[in-house]
Amino acid sequence: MSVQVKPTYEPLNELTVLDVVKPLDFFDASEQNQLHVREIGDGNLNLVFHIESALSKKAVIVKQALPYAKVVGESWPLTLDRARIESEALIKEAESVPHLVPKVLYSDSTLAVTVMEDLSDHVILRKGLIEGQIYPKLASDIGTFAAKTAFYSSDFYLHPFEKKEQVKRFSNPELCKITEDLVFTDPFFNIETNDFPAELQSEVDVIWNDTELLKEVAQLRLSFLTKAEVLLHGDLHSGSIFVKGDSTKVIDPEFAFYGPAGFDIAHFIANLALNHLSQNAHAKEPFHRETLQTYLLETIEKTWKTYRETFTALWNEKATDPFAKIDGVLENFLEKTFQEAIGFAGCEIIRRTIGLAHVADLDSIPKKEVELFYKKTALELGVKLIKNQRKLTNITELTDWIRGA
Ligand code: SR1
Ligand code: MG
Repeated sequence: MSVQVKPTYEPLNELTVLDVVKPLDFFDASEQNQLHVREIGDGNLNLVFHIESALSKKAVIVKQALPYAKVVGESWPLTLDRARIESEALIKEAESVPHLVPKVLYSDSTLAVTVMEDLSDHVILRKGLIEGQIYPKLASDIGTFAAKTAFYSSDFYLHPFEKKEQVKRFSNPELCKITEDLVFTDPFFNIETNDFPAELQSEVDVIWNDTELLKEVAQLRLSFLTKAEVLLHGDLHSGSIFVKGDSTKVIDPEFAFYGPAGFDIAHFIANLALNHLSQNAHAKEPFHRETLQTYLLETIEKTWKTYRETFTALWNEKATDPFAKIDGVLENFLEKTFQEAIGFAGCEIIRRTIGLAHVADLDSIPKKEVELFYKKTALELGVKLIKNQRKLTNITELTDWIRGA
């Protein structure tokens, strides 16, 4: 496949994106003049083009990083290297979970472009959940994704030289800084970019003045800054997952980096917990609400169970760590990972409620007073998780708290 790489970066448009795709030979010669292009990006950061042949209906996705954060504009410059990180992370993840990520067809770090498998027959999980859909394989897929990508990138498995090479390769300071600020710092201080209705000010003041809470957040933030345990997706919320029936695809790993093992699973769980809360307002009738909420709690439980079992099986079979066979070493790691995940989940819940980037689960609740009620409840749950993270030993204690929120 010979591709003419453009010499310099320029943002693509619906015409120029064809110059990237046509030389890839993905489409037959007879289709090249019948390609239909749409820009479909609705995320915070990038351009996303869907290119489909009018003849065969074959399609690809071209994702291009912009040199700034789209959600804010050119005043927030952002590295193009995140496109390299994203495509290398997708390729790395595909080594252990090929069925759970989109296939990368081509990437170009100069243009900050990744061409990948089209998944437009799937929907974004967040949208599906808000609409009340149930995905039976979601828990086992995400538990498997998180456990396998974690184990195979860790010091428990890799030679220390290889592990440190990977840490260098996935060094992602600018995207990590977004998380350091938006998840672990800004929501806990009076920062201009926080975003919450005036009616929540007294609840927010309590958070800003809760020294016990802030001490815990400082510790979680330090873990995020310093613990290079495993290669993380780095932004595993329900907007980073595509679903269709029993197919699950984890997309958008531009925040990938080496960080604390509990971080990905925490973000997944936190976003399910937010959806659980929001179903009190979204679900059309009580029976459906109960079914959905039970499903969400079972999904949280099964995700952690799958993570633990998958990680344990890999450890028993493949760990190279000299302490791997010592009683209690694995259990200690899993317990610490679990407890830290509870704390990370608390931070994600709080930041999605009062920080810069919200979630549609809560923001799309139609009645203002109902929205405020569930936002207050979300803040209470987030605080409870952060403060009690080390008291939990079992996933059902967590789901009990979410159920009771
Ligand atoms: C400026 S980016 C805001 C958020 O969108 C991404 O998906 C991450 O969650 C980030 O924190
Ligand atoms: Mg994203």
